[in-house]
Amino acid sequence: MTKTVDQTIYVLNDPNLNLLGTREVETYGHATLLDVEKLCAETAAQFGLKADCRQSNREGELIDFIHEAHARKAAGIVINAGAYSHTSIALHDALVAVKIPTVEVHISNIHARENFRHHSFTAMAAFATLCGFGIDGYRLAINGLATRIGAKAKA
Ligand code: CA2
Repeated sequence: MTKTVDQTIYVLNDPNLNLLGTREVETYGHATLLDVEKLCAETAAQFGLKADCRQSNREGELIDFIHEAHARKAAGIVINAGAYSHTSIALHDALVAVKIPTVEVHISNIHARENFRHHSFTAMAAFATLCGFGIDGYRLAINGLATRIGAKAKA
């Protein structure tokens, strides 16, 4: 029997990232969440992947998205867990439990900011982390994820 592989990647944006482009532009830039989602869809398509982009301000809903990614046999996860990166053992545990190749992205360079942003629980469950590239970090993350899962760039 041939196993069907779902070539969807989940792109999860966590609390407050719905505000992108509207406030704190000196830290997070002018691009909106819609711009991020378009960038992810375009980048994923270059590898024949579909980006399923979700955003939530609720920790439990984000955990449900991770479980859903597992149930749908998603090929990978790109997550910007926002402030939950620094606090949420529950999100860390969900990512560890599903064993889906995951890249963590932060728009800002969290290591050049306040001490409380220097540690990320969710990064411990990811095979790679990118920070400080602005929204280009999402493009770079999908490129790295595609390489990791063996998705080839389309001609
Ligand atoms: O740099 C990142 O991507 C962060 O994940 C963003 C989080 C922050 O708590 C992390 O330490 C680093 C904050 C997201 C807040 O997003 C906003 C965007 C625009 C305006 C206001 C908030």
